[in-house]
Amino acid sequence: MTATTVGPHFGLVHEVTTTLLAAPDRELPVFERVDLGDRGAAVLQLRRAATEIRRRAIQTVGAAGAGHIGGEFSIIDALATLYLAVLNTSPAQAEAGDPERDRLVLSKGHAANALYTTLAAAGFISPEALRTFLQPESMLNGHPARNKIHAVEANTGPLGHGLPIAVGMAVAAELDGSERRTFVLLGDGELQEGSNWEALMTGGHRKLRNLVALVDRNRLQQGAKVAETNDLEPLADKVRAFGWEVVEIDGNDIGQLLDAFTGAPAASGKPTFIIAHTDKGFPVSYMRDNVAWHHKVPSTEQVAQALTELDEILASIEAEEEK
Ligand SMILES: Cc1ncc(C[n+]2csc(CCOP(=O)(O)OP(=O)(O)O)c2C)c(N)n1
Repeated sequence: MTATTVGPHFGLVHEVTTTLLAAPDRELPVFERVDLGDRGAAVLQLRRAATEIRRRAIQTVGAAGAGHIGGEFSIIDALATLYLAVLNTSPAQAEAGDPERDRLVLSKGHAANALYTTLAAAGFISPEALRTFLQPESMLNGHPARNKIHAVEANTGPLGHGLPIAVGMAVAAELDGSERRTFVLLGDGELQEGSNWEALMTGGHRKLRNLVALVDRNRLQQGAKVAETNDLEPLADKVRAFGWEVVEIDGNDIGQLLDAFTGAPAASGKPTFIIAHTDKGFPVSYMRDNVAWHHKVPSTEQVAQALTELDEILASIEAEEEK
């Protein structure tokens, strides 16, 4: 490991000297904003981006020896779709703090590495900065910090904070007379925190039409199934009763994610709650739907196997693109 200085030109707030993790097998590509005009092509581009983000994210966790890869892989399709095709924001807007930018709050902050890797793939931070994840003095902490990375909108990590913060952001937008949107990504285990239900009540009561919450319904939390710990069902009925428009989708299907995000705001004027059915560890065979992968660290061989499986997906996307 070598020490290096990374700083503002990396999309970070200030300079810091820290150690670097091993380089990935190849650098993460930085993607252009995806044009939704040709929907079929857009879905393929987003699938490619999500697969590249997973390739890079698993190498970071392997090199750092820590992370939450299972719950990161379940939401990377949503993160890639939001940052590359949906959110009305850009690296320049984030850095300038443009008040009219859309906001995204990653409430399940333990999936920080997925957020950082997506931010790098979308040009908000430099891909080289990913090599500082969890290193001494690095700004890429185990949980996102808004005073360290321009594009991070809220400090999260303690579960149950993101939705209340997002409700506040959506109220602020309304008071400003702004149409900017606020998105928040939550874990399903996280919904066991009571603060979410106060926020759901307020979002429904105030008809915060530009607020979109997505719950990563991977059915697993830390060490156990959500249903065995403190069951959420009937989740859709409960959230509807709190005054929200509820949409259920396959959250690892980019086309369905695009429809759900672009279908908001709902004509009813209610806030939107997307129940995104996903698999923890998706799509890697040994990780998928396996609770051990909440925070297990892949061995060198397991990283290699994941890369092989992800490269097969990239090859199949390429074959579809050539059709
Ligand atoms: C208030 C709080 N309690 C406990 C934790 C420790 N913790 C981190 S992740 C996690 C499980 C979260 O499960 P879920 O929301 O379903 O996330 P996912 O499975 O999608 O990663 C727990 C208990 C925490 N971060 N915050």
